[in-house]
Amino acid sequence: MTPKTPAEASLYGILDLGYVPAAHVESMTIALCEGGVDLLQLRAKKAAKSEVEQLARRMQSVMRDFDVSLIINDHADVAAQIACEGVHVGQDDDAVVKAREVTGGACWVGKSTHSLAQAVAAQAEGADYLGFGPLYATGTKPDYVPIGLADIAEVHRRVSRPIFCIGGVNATRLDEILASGARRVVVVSAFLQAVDVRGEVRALKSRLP
Ligand code: TZP
Ligand code: MG
Repeated sequence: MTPKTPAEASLYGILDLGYVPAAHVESMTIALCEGGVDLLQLRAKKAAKSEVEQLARRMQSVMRDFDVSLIINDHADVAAQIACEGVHVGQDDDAVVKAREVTGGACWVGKSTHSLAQAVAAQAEGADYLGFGPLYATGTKPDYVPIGLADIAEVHRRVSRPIFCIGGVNATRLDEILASGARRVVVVSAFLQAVDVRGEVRALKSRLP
C-alpha cells in the first residue's frame, strides 16, 4: 500500500485518546480508515512517550491494509522509532527544523497554526503541511480562541503548502467551511463520537473536493 501524502489528502482524522479508550484503539483506527480518512494522527496528550509508541505500533499493525498515513503528535523521536509517515508539532513544540532533524528527514513535519501570520511563518519554516484553526470553539482544544472563517481564503492565497482547516469541523458546518475556501479538513470529535464512525467519515469525505 502507498500511504497518502499531505498533498494527496483531503480528510485528516485524529485519534485522540481524550475520546477513545486505549482498548478501542485498533477498532477505531479501522473504522476511520475504512470510512476514508487519508491521514490519521495519534494524539495522546496524557500518555508517556513509551505508551505513545505502543499505541502507535498498535495503530500501524491495523493500518497495513490501508493507504492511510500515520502521523504522531508531538513526539518526533517516536515517529522516527516506528518509521511512520509524519510528526505534527504545535507552536510551543520543537521547531520544524528540529523535528525534521530528529526524524532524520524520513517523516513529514506538520505544524499547527492559529493565525495568518503563523501560517505564513510555518511555511517559511519549512512545514510540509499546516493545520489552521481552531475555526470554531472546540472541547478538543478548549483553551484556544476560535479564529473563524474570515482568513481561510487569504491563507490559501499566501501559503502553497497543504492547509488543513481544523477545530469544530463537522457535517453541519462543512458547507460554510468549504464556501470560505477550505480544501482540506481535520475532524476529531465529530468522528470519534459518532454512533456510526465509518458512515460519518464516508459521508463527510464524499463532500470534499
Ligand atoms: N488543533 C486546533 S483545533 C483542534 C486541534 C488539535 C481540535 C479539533 O478537534 P475537533 O473535535 O474536531 O473540534
Ligand atoms: Mg504539540
